[in-house]
Amino acid sequence: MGNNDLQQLRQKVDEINSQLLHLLNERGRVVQEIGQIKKLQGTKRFDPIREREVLDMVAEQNEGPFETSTLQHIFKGIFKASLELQEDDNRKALLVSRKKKKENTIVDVKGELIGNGTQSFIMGPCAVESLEQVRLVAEAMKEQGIKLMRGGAFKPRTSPYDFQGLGVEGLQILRQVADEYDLAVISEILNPIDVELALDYVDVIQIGARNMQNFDLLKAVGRVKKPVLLKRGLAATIDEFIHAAEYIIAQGNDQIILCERGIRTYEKATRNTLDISAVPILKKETHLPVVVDVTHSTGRKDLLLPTAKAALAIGADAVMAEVHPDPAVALSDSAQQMDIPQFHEFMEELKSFKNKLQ
Ligand code: PRE
Ligand code: MN
Repeated sequence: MGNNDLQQLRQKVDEINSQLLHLLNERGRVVQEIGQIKKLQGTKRFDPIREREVLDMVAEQNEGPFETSTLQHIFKGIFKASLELQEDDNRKALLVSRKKKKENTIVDVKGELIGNGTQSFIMGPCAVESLEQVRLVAEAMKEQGIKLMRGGAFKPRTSPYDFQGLGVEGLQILRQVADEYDLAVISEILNPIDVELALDYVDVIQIGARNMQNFDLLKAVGRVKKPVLLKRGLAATIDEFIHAAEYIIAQGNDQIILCERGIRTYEKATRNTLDISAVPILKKETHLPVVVDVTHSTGRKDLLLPTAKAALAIGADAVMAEVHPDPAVALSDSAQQMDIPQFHEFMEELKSFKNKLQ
């Protein structure tokens, strides 16, 4: 047995491979026709009785050398692939997927384009506490040429006894200050009944991590004409995150920004574990812009700059962080918000890093 024999046998295998390939696709085309008939008849695609018939045929006709169970396993794989082939386009390719739409979705927030290749910054306090507090942050943002201001009016806190936000009054403060400084407002809405009200005050509705699978809320923001910033759930897989965005787009709203904000792992050195690889994965799998929230993912001021650099380097469309005029007295996330001088230093470093990247 020499090399020539091996080559000849491989040639034979190659011929059989082509035949198998041809036969599998021919089978696929017939199965697609079956699928169309089933659709017209309104019958289910999955037919276990028919599959049993085929598996019995395999057992009856099998002459070896493969074990019957091995061949039946292969046929089960063929049934599965055939069922997928019969699926509707919508089920196969999600509306948020790159498969469905090749071009990037660009979200226009009062003239600031997110997802067009330029990288933006979203800054602001964790929670709105007073007009003066928001004004001080807005002034610093304006100095840095930042347009997108975040701020919580409805705060989903771990403890019901912690500050829950100023509610509508908080939204009013955000709107007033944003108008004074020509900024755009991003604020979280917790309840579907508040979505209509939010339209008057915010430029982007934020869906927080804890609500990523609040399907009624996702549907409600899907029905309005307002950009949505959807945060990844505390323990959500990328697939679950993508499907949450699908709930929004399925209702008609395609102005969606995805936000990676860290996930819960066994690691205790950071508040959450920033899943930086989620950024390119989300950008590859979907056509939506992707933002990285460095404040909530790390929960550490000393990690804001390195993680923000990583986010820019890996291709995030924006970096989000929290700023407070006096973090020590902040009513929420006190330990991790930057004060104003720290914010300016952070921005200067980040801007020069961004320039080096280009
Ligand atoms: C097929 C696929 C899936 C069904 O569960 C059963 C059989 C197959 O691949 O053989 C085809 C088909 O849809 C059918 O015969 O009804
Ligand atoms: Mn916060």
